[in-house]
Amino acid sequence: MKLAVWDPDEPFRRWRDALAQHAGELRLAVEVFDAVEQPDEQADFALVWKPPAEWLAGQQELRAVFNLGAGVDALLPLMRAHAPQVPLIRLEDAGMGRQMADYVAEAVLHAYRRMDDYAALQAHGTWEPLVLAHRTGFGVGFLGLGHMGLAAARRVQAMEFPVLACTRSGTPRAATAAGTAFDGPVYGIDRLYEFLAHCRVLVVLLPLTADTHGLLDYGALSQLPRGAYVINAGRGAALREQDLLDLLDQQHLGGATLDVFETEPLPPDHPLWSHPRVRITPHVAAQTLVGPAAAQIMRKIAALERGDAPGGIVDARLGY
Ligand code: NDP
Ligand code: OXD
Repeated sequence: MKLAVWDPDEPFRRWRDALAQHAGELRLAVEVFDAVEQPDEQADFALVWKPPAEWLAGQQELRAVFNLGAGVDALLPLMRAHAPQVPLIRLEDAGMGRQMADYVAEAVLHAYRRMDDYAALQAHGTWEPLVLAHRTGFGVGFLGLGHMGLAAARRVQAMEFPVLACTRSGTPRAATAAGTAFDGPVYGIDRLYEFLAHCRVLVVLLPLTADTHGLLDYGALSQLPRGAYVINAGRGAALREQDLLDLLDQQHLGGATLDVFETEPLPPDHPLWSHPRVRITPHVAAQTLVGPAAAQIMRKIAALERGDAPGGIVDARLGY
């Protein structure tokens, strides 16, 4: 069977070696080729991160496409246009959950311990102890409780903050699928405003879909309690940046840690860069790890070979 890898961000040999290692364990005869270098070869399975449309359109024998990341918002329109019958399969955690938990835990503690306020005091050489909120009343809300949200929520829960969540289905589906409990209230998206009113910190770990695009606008963000903190590591376009800036400037919101943006890279003159209550990282909260990703993909190919449906098949109708 032939696997094509299209990933201009990673040296091809790293994918080839990792896939070969896991193919051996599964006793599959696998040939891996570099789709960037050999665009005319036909593959059975494509493993891609943001491939060009013409390459995907030229692949006539695909049995499945594996997205080399969790979010499929960039790939799904290409699949709809050029390979509508081919299943699209995304990564499920594959080592990203722990990274996301680190990222969110740091930002929650940053907010809870009022580090932006201390930075402002330091800038004026002011020695002034500030009041610390009671932990039991410091609710951390997860908008999106999938593989990323659940990993981060578990960590925050282990840090003894109360957690709550809001999902499309109104259930902790990822926790149920993993056979674990989510120890907090879960709201359906129809109760978004009620959920937001309980979040001292809002952690956004949503996929970008038709339903989530612009979901966190002025009206929604103003439901957060005064002084609330926003962390967005899902997709930038779920949150209206100008509305966030307005609410920060009106001091309704206390600060934000942002990893994802409406436009990436964030344009050099964007006001978010210089806002004193905003921390920015360049879409690095959880990065694809070649080893665990290759192992997971080979397990899924083995499942397809057996005639089973692997996890992570994208529902094109829902967009994630
Ligand atoms: P999952 O598909 O596992 O989980 C998605 C979650 O979002 C589910 O809880 C789902 O609800 C919920 N959801 C979907 N649509 C809505 C909606 N309209 N309203 C409310 N909730 C909704 O995805 P992952 O957790 O693996 O990843 C989430 C996103 O994080 C990715 O799509 C990607 O965009 C982003 N990401 C960012 C990274 C970074 O480095 N910044 C790294 C990895 C991922 P339900 O449970 O009911 O289905
Ligand atoms: C992903 C990402 O979706 O890196 O995996 O954002």
